[in-house]
Amino acid sequence: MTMDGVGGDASSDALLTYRPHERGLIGHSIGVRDGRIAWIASDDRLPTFSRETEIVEGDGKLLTPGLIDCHTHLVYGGNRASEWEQRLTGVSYEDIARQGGGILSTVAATRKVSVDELVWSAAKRLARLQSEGVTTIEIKSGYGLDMATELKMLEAAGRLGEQFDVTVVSTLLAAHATPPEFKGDSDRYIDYVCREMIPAAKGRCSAVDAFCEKIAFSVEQTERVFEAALDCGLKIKVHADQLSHTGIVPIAARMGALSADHLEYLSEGDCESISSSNIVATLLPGAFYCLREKQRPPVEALRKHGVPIAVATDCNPGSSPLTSLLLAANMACNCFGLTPSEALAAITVHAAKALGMSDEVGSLKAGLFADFAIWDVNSPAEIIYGIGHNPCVAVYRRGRRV
Ligand code: DI6
Ligand code: FE
Repeated sequence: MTMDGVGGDASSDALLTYRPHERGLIGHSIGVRDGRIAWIASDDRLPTFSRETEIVEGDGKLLTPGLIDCHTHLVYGGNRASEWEQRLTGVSYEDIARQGGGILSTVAATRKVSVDELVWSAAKRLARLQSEGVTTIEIKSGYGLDMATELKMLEAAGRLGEQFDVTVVSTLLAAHATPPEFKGDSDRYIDYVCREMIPAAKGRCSAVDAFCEKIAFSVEQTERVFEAALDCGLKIKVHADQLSHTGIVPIAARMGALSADHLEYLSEGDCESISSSNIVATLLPGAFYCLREKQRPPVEALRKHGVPIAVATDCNPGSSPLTSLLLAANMACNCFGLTPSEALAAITVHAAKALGMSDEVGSLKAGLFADFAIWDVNSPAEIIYGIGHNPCVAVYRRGRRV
């Protein structure tokens, strides 16, 4: 395959040919102009193109949209390997959180480090995701829980997008846990988040997320966060029903949330009541695996009610120290019962919807960004079939080889 230099200049034309093997179709070609997909055509109906057009032979390899990791906590200080050791002896994630460890231990570590250190530690994780074809990633704050550190995390996320040839979408997750300064008064902390932090984060993130759970914030507190976010023109997302059923998901859907994430304890009734909304159900099998959960998300009910399913790594130092979106997709099949084609949609087109970016990325359609991953496989299922195997051979973002 000769891929070198495609679209070396973002304003030049480029043509990529590829062959979707699995259905025995003839090859297709994609025209790229100004970093976007200009056209897609089967090889027997190619449009004419100018002599300057650079031709990149796909050589029978499979091409997909660039992958999208739509839920990560990629930026953080320290790590929690010792908590993992504790959990392996039977101490629960919730017990560790109640004892002041868990999220709060990462908060302490994140407050101590500089924005440069945050960028460089996250860059190593980002590189692993990019090597698997990830071209768009969502990054949440949520390990600062004070104004300065939440903004420092958003700044680190923004710098990763500027420095590493990846599209970064930032989300404010100030409502992740109650910080030590507000211990015992989560209502007062939520007031602070709504009145001060969300307005301050406006312009530095596109959405606001909240952790709605017994060990975090109530349904009522989460709704207050949503209202403040919507008042500031920000989108909303929610960590929901990970450890228990809360009832927040239909409320989030009614308020226009982009996605509800985790969802192990989502009820069948909730699936029905969100079916007419635009919300995406984002499944995070890495956390399910690491916390050795037994309760699976209601995949059959989500299917039945036509709720789009996304899958993400939830990359974080506590419940999901996972830097492989391919493995997350594989786990979504083996642990949650997704089909391989559902899992591929979950890390492309549905992940784009979970970020409100369906008009930009996640599909192969004229007008969308020319973000691609190229795979040395014979069928789409093979992309996520191997465990610890990365068949990605090239990544293009905005028409340029990464
Ligand atoms: N659920 C998660 O999976 C992350 N946050 C959340 O609310 C994990 C947070 C952590 O354990 O550090
Ligand atoms: Fe998370």
